Amino acid sequence: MDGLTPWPADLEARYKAEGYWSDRLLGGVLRGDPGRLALVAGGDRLTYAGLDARAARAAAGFARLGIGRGDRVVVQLPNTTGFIVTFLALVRIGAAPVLALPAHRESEIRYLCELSEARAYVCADRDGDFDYRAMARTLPVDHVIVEGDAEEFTPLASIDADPVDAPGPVPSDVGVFLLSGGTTGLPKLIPRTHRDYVYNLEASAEVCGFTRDTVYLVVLPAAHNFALACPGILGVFAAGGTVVLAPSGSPDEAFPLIERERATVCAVVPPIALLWLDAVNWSDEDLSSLELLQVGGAKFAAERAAEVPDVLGCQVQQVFGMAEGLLNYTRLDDLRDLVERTQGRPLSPADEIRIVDEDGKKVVPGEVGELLTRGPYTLRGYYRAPEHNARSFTPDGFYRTGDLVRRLPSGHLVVEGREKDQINRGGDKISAEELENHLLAHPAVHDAAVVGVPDPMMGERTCAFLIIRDAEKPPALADIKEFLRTRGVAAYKFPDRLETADAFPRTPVGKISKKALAARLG
Ligand code: OOB
Repeated sequence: MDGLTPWPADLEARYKAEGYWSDRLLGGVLRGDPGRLALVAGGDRLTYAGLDARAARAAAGFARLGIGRGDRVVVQLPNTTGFIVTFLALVRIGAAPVLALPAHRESEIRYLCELSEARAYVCADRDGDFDYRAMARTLPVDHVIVEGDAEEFTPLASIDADPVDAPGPVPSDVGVFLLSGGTTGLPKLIPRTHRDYVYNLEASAEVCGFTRDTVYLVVLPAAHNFALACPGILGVFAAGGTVVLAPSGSPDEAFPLIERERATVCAVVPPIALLWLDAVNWSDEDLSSLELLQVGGAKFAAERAAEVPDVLGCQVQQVFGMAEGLLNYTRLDDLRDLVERTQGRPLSPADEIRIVDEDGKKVVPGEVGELLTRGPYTLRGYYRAPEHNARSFTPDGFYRTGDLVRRLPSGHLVVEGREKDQINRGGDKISAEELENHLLAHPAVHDAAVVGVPDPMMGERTCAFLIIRDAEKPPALADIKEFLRTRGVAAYKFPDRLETADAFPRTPVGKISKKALAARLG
């Protein structure tokens, strides 16, 4: 595959010799006893043997379409059996799923298909009012495969054939492409190799104490790294436990599933944790099976983390991770103070951490600086993005996270802020530049600058500052949202708030000062 940046030979040798990289493949992740329950989704209840058989038949079905090792397939499915089976099938034949979120729309999906030169696009029929099939009609792919009512396309259920022996991937192949939160005009793809992602999920499962008795409730999109592999769905499968899929984190949907399936673990973003802390007061469901609530994706306040054990009756774990690789977890046996006040410490002894100032020099221990990292499951380059890579990595291969952190003597990190031009809206990442480019296309807009506004529930919300061509006729927020909708932008990227400006404040080098703009907001 072109457009990839491999690990250098010395590190590859080290990661193998020290046992971080094995020959295990993502397709071999179903390690539970054949008769045990692997997956509960909607009305489906599949044992390990049953899920394995479904994945094997789907793998043969994809192979029959001519899809195989080295191909890319854009997958955009909600939390369904179809997602799990499709993922397992593709990784078995060595075709890499490009994992889009159900919320993505034409602007994101077309770009992903083009960038990855995807052979196929797998989607649901609808998401509320939105029809994925209508969008699919214009996409540059050979095959459109639909879960549900396929209309003229190939039904996902028909991707089914008698398994045959076919050559599969090797551990150094890309297993899956994850989406970056993005800081530039266009989203980036993160290649995760079989061996690095297998290590990611196995080491995570160990740190989080996952066993065959783990019952893991999925409320975040299954396509997100946190829910998929930290330890996530794949970590549960490797440990032999049970995955229960929920459509969302809404207490109405999640709480009855926790009670019915006796769920023991769940991974959430802070807004869901806050909702749950409140909702237990008026819900009747029995949540006593819950042992661990993982919270990550955005900063979870120490005060709220402290409430979790008393209010929800389970342990809390903070997770500071990124699709690019590095994962930090508070440990199950960490002192309470560390669990509440830090975002955890690196998963792997081989994770290298550097905290640097604006000149790239290491800060004094305990001081705040930008987090740089390198390790056995952190990417060395985005897919087909040489110019961006030159900026996002140091010459010796450290990934510049754009996160501002402080390190405690114990090695735990505290996230203190962010340097990257991104809004973290309750765990959903929005590239300011990407949104600004869409806004600049609006006929009434002369210039645009997007900043985050602190919000008690979401952490941040999105505010767009606009310089309007005709100050007499400023567009309303609703007009802007409708404009973005017609451009096919995912709704979570829509601004929550609009402000007009005559001019933007500038930094000494002439860049728009987002700090000064944010300071204008009351
Ligand atoms: C997770 O992954 P992404 O790729 O959606 O976002 C990564 C970014 C980080 O660079 C950081 O800016 C922010 O999200 N972040 C946090 C955080 N966890 C992620 N900021 C503060 N506190 C935290 N606990 O968000 C992700 C991937 C795997 C596991 C968990 C989260």
